[in-house]
Amino acid sequence: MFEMLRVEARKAAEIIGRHDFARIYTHYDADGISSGAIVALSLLRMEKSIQVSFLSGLNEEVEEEELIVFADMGSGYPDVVSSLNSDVIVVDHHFPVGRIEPRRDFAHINPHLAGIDGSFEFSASATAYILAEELGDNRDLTSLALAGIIGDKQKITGGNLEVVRRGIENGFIEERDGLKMISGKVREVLRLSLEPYLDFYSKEEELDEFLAKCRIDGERNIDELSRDEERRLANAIAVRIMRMNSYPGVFEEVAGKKYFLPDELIHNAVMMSDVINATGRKASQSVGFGICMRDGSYLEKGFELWRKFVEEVHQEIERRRHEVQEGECIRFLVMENGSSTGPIASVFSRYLFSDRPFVALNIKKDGRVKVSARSNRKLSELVDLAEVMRVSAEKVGGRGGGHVVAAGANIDVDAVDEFIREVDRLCCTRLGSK
Ligand SMILES: [Mn+2]
Repeated sequence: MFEMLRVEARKAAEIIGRHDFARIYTHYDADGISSGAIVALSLLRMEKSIQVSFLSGLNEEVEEEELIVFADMGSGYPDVVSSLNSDVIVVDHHFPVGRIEPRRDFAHINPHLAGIDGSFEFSASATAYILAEELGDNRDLTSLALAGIIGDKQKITGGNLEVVRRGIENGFIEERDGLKMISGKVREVLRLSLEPYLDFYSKEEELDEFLAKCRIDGERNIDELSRDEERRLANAIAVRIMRMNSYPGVFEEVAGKKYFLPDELIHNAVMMSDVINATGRKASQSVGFGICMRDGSYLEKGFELWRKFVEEVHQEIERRRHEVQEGECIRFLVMENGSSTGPIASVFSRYLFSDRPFVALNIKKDGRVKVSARSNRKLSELVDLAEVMRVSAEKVGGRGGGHVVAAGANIDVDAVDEFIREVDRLCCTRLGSK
């Protein structure tokens, strides 16, 4: 199924072969950091030298080098890529926009260009793994590919499933029946989980009742529950999620399989992904990257950042829940110096307000506004949020793009009202055209 991707991956491998050094630019989320680590480890094993930088997007400056590798970004920024006087390799799964006219050698590895669904079934990390396969025996990196897949909330079907299957066959991924959740004591897992979001964070009593009702000791480790206990817990979680205004597909994504990564520093794949993600969100990507590089000295710091990040997101959700505003066809939230937009918008759009697209705006001290838009698979059949973000941002002099269900933009603070109106108008046009 990867033949067409492989053609570009081989082209990329040839370009890499001609260089001793590569500058790697990658996105600062879990998929980006794991993609960057997959590329970095493959190149280091070929005795190339590398330098890795993390960006929030290609709206940030990049430096020209002899060879640049973009991971989890690039396909949406043809103008930036075309302007570089460098050999360039783009390893991305965002929907390609416009035309890239490279000035020098160029390879573009993107599932959308190879007949594979990159929105739900192929992450940047999976794409990076296809490149890694062309660069040497890197089968162990399937585990990092899985961390990226989970980080982008993709399905383990299609191309992703094929990569995961390779990991399982070679012993780098273990699959068991169970709940795809973080690891730890049951009580802590339920209280802190963001995927699924269970709304127990400051509801200790409710949590006690919940545990008593499913007859589970909250001090037990969730990964060590018996099949029976796990089934009782799964049922109770399903009921709780259903009672929120959640997206119906959400429980299916949690139930079924859990994955372990025996060679990684963090064995539970969801936990691995979440810790990496948190380091990026807390502007400490090098910690997450170090964990991907299997350097144990970063582990403690990684868990510390994770806990801090998760607690902040929960507090922000509880605080902001009542500040959510209604448009005609969207819901939105305007924050000033909020902790982060993406994770909050995800929980709101998947669990609490799943009937409309959700847009979170964060006005930062420098007057720039970071926007995250989220919907779910059902809404995405009508509304392409990547397009909505791109068009609305361009209208107000900003930039936007991303995926059909998860997109973002950067705009100026003066443009907030006009931007929201435009997003709302575009969503109405799309949602009305059933
Ligand atoms: Mn991604």
